[in-house]
Amino acid sequence: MFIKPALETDAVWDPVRICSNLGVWYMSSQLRARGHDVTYLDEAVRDRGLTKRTLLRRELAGSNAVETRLEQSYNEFAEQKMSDYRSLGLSEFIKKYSAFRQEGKVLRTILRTGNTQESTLREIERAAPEIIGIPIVATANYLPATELARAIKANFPEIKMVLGGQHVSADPCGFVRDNPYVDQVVSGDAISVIAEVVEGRKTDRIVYAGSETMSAFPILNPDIIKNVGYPIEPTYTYTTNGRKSVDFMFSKGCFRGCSFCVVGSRHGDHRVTATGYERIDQQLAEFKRHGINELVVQDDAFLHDPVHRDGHLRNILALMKKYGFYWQNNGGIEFEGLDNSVTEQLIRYNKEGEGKITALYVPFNPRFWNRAQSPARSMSLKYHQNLKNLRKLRLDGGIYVFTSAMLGTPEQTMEVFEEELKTDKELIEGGCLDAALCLCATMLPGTEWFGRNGHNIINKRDYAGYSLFTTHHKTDFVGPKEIEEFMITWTRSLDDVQKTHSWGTAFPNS
Ligand code: B12
Ligand code: SF4
Repeated sequence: MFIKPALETDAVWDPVRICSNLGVWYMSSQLRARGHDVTYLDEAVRDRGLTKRTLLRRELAGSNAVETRLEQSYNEFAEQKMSDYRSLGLSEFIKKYSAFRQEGKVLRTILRTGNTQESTLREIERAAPEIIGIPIVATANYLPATELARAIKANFPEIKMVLGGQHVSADPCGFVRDNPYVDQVVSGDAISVIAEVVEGRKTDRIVYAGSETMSAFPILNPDIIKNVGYPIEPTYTYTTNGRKSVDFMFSKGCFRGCSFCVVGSRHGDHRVTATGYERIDQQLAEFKRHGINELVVQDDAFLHDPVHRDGHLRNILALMKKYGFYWQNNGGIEFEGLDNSVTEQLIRYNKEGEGKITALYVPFNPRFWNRAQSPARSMSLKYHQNLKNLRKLRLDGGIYVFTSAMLGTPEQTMEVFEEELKTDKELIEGGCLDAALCLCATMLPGTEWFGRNGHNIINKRDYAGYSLFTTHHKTDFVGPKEIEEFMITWTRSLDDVQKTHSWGTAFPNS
């Protein structure tokens, strides 16, 4: 049994975004194909989990954490927050809602979404699995995942407990030291070792799996996630207008080396590996057979090899067209890559046959060469032609095009922040973008940023702070409250020119 735990997010800053987990889905598919009886639970959605919401106050001072259950309902809290967002002055809002409003403490109102631990334990008792696997996809999920794992071990000591995912891979030794009740962890791509772990042929406490190529990944079996409880309308990405959708990656890895990203920070491994086209064809046919009509593409490097006559982009577009898929890109199509040839191919997709591209996420991320400048401004100047292409995608392609800015990067000064905001506003007004969302620069374990700027994190145990929507750090130029002010200033300044939704911000205006 794989269990994605209930979600714990900052009720002020974080939108609640849930979706199936590709890594777990791949592993479940592989194990089922080998004849194992596999269950996939997502405790944030099982049994109408999304409607089960409780608030708690988490107070952190050094290593001392205190949690208090709050009686207020989430709806009341959210209504009050949005009313304050619209009516209070900036400093008043921050004074009331900042996570850093008390010296020496981190104070967060946490929203817990999903089933109670007791309910999860009852479900485990009923299903009586021999092995449980829990993913820690992101550091922000650390507390609910480890608290659940600890409770399972205390109640069912005979069940083997295996953990993995990006957070575990970043520091497996530290993880088992802090979580001694765990039987095994896998660092890296467990797809190559999960069968051996489950079948008891690999028994090391820490199994080092490394980074696998896509050829090691099986065909995803849609039956596995069919009755998990995921809503048709996605909570984490652009609407699918009622179409049944799934997340998908044609490739994994990235050729760039961005220092804020786990993938970019992998020294010596900037490979992009793609699934073979025959396998993709089989996969898409399988999705269609299960009534899936839209793909949410999550590739890190969707645009690698876009221009050749038989390049990757051409091939995957042709395959998606063959089955008439609607699709959107949520992983990101980097602005630098949006040249004329790419743009033409994308627009052509929307002009011919069944299936359309509905939304494209085009980040202007800081790279090595422009990290002390406004990424949106410096890239708009350097790749001026691509601005026209953004406009074309919207106007000729009918595609919803959005970006996100990263606020509070180590090099960002107040002036650079203002320039970024001004540029994105101009891009919206000029018809290049539908919306510019904002994310907070976060120092994620496993990244270069964590190595260089980890000392600027206010409290490393502030796990909810590792989301990309919450602030957890200061920089040489600004304090944590000023970064929170950036987030509010950003959304408020753009409220007049863009529509925002709860999948992209905790302060939606529609
Ligand atoms: C796609 C993606 C998403 C999608 C998820 C889509 C999906 N359906 O799964 C969305 C947009 C929803 C998303 C959300 C977030 N993401 Co994200 N995401 C990615 C991305 C690009 C790919 C992940 C992926 O699917 N890889 C392919 C699968 C096959 O690999 P995998 O997930 O790593 O799983 C393998 C291993 O990790 C391991 N494994 C995983 N789980 C388990 C469990 C067990 C028991 C075992 C043994 C092994 C194991 O084996 C798997 C198979 O080989 C990665 C970057 C990257 N390339 O890794 C970032 C990444 C994982 N995301 C990141 C973050 C921060 C987030 C968010 C917290 C952002 C936010 N909201 O603030 C949320 C967290 C969501 C949540 N609550 O869990 C960070 C995590 C770093 C960190 N230490 O926190 C990453 C690394 C990107 C980065 N910035 O560097 N994400
Ligand atoms: S942020 Fe995007 S472009 Fe940069 S290394 Fe990571 S996946 Fe690649």
